[in-house]
Amino acid sequence: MSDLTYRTAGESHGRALVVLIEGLPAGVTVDLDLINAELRRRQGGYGRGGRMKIEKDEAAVLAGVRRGLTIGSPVAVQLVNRDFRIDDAPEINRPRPGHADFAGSMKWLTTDCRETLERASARETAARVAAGALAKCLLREFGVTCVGFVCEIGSVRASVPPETTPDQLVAVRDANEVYTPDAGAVDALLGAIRAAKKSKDTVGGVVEVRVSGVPPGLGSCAAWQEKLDGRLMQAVGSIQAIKGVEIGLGFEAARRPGSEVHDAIYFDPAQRDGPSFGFVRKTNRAGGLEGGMTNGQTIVVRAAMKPIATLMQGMDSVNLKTLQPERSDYERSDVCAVPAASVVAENVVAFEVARAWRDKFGGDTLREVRAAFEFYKEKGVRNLLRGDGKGS
Ligand code: EPS
Repeated sequence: MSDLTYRTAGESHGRALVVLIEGLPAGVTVDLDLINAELRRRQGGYGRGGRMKIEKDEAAVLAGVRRGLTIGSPVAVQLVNRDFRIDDAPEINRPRPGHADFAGSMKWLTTDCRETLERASARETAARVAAGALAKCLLREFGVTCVGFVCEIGSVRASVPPETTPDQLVAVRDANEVYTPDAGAVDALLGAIRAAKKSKDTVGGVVEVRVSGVPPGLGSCAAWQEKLDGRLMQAVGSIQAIKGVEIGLGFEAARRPGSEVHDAIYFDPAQRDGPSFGFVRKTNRAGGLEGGMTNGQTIVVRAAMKPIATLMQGMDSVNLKTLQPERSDYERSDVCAVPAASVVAENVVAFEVARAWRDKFGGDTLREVRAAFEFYKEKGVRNLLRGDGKGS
């Protein structure tokens, strides 16, 4: 089966998180160091609360791997929760505005918001990162790189030029606590988090993911479910606390005339052997996607994260047991999880790109995936461009 999917299970203070990934071909090297490095990065970033001092996320592969390689069966990964106390954790009866507390309590007919918040918690994103990091183990076989970073915290903006290479992005990003590739903006971004903490408030921000090395033709315009832009938007939009997702220019595209939105097409024979097959653009306002398909340019996805809903100062709320007005409950939480969200976004995007890769190139084994990819490049696109008119 080549449909790449995953499911997660697990509560914030339950015994463990688990993720079941189906559809990886056999023969992919499972790089545990890569997976665990991503898990560690997700736990970090300035603005995290006390919980991250307790947890030490490490992937235990329970199934689907033999001698370090996938064998084509479902892969199961477990992440143990050190703060396992779900049965003893106190009730929450005063829903936090902005959290899942209220809507979930109505949905599951309970006055105890904990029934909802344990699963709604962004703790679940650790499992998604494990799945995405596994998908990266496949993508890197084909030279595809995926880099997520922070570009805004509150009203402070970093500047990250489009021509910055993936290596440059990673080098600067990994050297600071706000995970931004703009070294000059680090202090101001940190300042925005400190200011929120000082005023017992929380702060959100914007993250961006760039995927390079992707050939044209992943995704499809043939069916709405297969449009890669739509899949990316769902994957990123379903990350806890995300309120908006943009691709390329995003909302800004609606405000400009067409001539200032679309990316003119040129052919550069010198780049024939590159991922874009020589078709280049001077701009990438489409964010690498046209008609729900990749166009050989870098995929650019941005997401807006709202401030965390658990406020130390509380907000007006209603006690679900007494129906009396009260301040919302406060639980230990983070002041800002935007750096962590950039890691989650990077990995969920990687998963969707890998899924589109599996859709196009199929195969039970990595060797077959590679052969199909080479066929597409060599016999397909190159013959087409040599003028046989069919690409075969
Ligand atoms: C979260 C509340 C906090 C965060 C948590 C998300 O957990 P706790 O209530 O145990 O302090 O730390 O995030 C994680 C545990 C994590 O791994 O990212 C929430 O309510 O969403």
